[in-house]
Amino acid sequence: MIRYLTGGESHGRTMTAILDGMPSGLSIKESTINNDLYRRMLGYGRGKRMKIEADKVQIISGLRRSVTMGSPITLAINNVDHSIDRLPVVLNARPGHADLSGVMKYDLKDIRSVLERASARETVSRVSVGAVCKALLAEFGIEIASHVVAIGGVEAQTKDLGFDRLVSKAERSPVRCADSDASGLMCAEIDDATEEGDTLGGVFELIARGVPVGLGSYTQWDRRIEARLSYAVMSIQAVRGVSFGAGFEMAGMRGSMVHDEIFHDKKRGFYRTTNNAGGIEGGMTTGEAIVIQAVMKPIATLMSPLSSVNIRTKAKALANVERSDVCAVPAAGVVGEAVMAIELANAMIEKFGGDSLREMKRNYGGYLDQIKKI
Ligand code: EPS
Repeated sequence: MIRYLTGGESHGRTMTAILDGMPSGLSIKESTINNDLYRRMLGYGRGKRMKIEADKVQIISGLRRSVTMGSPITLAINNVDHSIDRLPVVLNARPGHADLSGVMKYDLKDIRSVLERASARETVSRVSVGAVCKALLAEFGIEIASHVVAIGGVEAQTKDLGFDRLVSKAERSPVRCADSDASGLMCAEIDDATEEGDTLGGVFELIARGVPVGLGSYTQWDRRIEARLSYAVMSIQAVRGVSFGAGFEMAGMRGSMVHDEIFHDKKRGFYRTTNNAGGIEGGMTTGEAIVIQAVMKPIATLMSPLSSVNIRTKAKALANVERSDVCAVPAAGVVGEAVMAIELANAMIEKFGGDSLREMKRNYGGYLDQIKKI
């Protein structure tokens, strides 16, 4: 089993993570992790913090000559802005943020002590853990990508694009959207919200291809792969809903239109021509691509603040205003890739054994031979 914890405050010295349970024999390069950290920083609508930070990982433990040994991997990313002790006290709680419930729960007098840890800056740690997990998945031909399908009211049309075109177009768009017309409109929407001191949410899609059939299980509720993936994606700051494949559209469709018919030929084995299930049936992967959509609410820090209350005086006040993003949906997609990679790596280790990469590959090969004979 993979386990991991993150530590670090948004303006503390270092963002950290300890990843336990990775098999031995996997090559990891800091540059691979840095590439995903860089992608997380991009996106039209991000705030000024991203211009200050460098977000480069240091691998503190778990590798010898760039190869895992089976021991815990410690990852650290230093914050350039580590002004936590000099930052002013915050008293006016932001609606939509952890501010108010956080000070009440932890008996704190300064909202700063809540927001420093509640901040989505924490996702730096998760993206670095996810990049290590992606390297493991790549050994088995599993690839993960994300793209933005909606920002504000603007929706992208990407249904006819295959995986490779989706990825190459999304990576070139300032909002990581594969529909170039929608991409332009999303940027305009972000400009508009910026001018009005407002913020925007949206929807991102995660796709994993090359996943073998049979990860997860129907035999127990907490082993269902869609449950584990949902938990992971819902744990991303500001994510408010998750769906798989045709998702909420299924509510208005008949069974005959939803379920993916099954075919077989000698070369391909069992296959489908549609993927409304999003690659999962009965708590298990089907072998088709896993497709998840997640909705992110608008960022809670508004430059034109909403009404609130001063937690010390209890007087009516405007919510705290400080440096933030207008829209972080493109970055959230990169974070989504990371948490999806962590869950899939975990499911692979569970099924194929997690002590060494060699053992995993042997077991994986044996399983592929076995299912070919069915
Ligand atoms: C973030 C860093 C933060 C915010 C953002 C995400 O930096 P700062 O607070 O110094 O501007 O830009 O966090 C939030 C939107 C939030 O609500 O906490 C990052 O690295 O992703």
